[in-house]
Amino acid sequence: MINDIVSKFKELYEQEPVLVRSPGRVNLIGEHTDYNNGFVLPAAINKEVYFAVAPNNTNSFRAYAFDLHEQAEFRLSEVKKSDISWANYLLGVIAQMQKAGYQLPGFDVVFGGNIPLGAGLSSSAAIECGLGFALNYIFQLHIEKFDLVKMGQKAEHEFAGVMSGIMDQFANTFGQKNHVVKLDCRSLEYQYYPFDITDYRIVLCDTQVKHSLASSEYNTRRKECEAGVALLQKHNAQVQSLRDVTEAMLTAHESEFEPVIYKRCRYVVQENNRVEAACQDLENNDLAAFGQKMFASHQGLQHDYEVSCRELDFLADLARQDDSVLGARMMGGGFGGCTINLVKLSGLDAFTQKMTTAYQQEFAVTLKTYVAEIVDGTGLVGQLEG
Ligand code: GAF
Repeated sequence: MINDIVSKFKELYEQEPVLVRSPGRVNLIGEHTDYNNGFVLPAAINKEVYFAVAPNNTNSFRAYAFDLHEQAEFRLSEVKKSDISWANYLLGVIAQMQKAGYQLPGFDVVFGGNIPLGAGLSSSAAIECGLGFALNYIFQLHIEKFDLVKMGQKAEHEFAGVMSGIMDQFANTFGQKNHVVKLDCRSLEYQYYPFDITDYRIVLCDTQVKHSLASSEYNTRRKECEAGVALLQKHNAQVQSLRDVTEAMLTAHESEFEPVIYKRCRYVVQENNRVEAACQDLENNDLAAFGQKMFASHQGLQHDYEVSCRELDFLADLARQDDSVLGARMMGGGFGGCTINLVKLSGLDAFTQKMTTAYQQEFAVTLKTYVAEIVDGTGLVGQLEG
């Protein structure tokens, strides 16, 4: 894959590129909490996008999407949204860099990888942050890592139309091999936890139901959470986000809420508490307790936050009944994509087999499964990242 991308770059642009690796992510727990200023616990994984990049001494950039066999060229003097949807992830980041005052010279880029699209593994953040890192490197812009993360998130807002939180770009950029990272999405303080799961594996079960965050309910959920905050603010001016809300506060004002808004808020408040408790489980080396919180997270996402779907519920339910599974839940924005499962290594083959057969019987679709390994965040290929 890497070699093919480099060869294509040389064939198209006739020079030696710099090579950047940009990973997808999993999130162990803490879903739909990032845009509520809460906590998340993601990690970068070995599903990646590679970029071959070099300056081209023009005022344009030429880009080749390796997996789609499509090429496009854009003038850097007029960066705006394009009809070519893949190009918007690149254009969005360039627009942010220009907005921040960086004058970008022309460059060529070939990119491609193996992050399944629409599977909830953040292929879009991988493209945004991978390009940001690459340009920062080849043009020596000295942009701080957190600023690259924020530029990626803004690109998502302005060029992809999804008002996403900061988790995906953060995990992509700050991921650390064999660690999960707890991010406080308000203060942006973060802490790495060794994810020592020698006898277990992170298994992703891909429903292949393609979620489209933009056309789905994602932006609606954000608004519902804001409505909850506005209501509670009337009673307590300290409440700036659902992060500041306790279950007791919610219960005390339940009668004032529309039932749907109440459920949404309850889920977020409980999920934030679960992330903190799950991190405590990691400190106690209690992976079984950690897994129980993953099951509870799914219940909340299914019933209170209502971002799951029949296929995800089916897989999460089946996994819960399996003795080799410590925890399972839907992951990411929802409405499709993957479940994340913590599966005992000795039961891995049987688990995969069982899930695949059952999914085939129920939905007449061949389940895709991936064993995810936790890797370092975006960096140069062939050098130590970090
Ligand atoms: C998507 C978003 F991009 C993230 O910011 C996050 O909100 C996630 O859905 C849900 O936890 O991946």
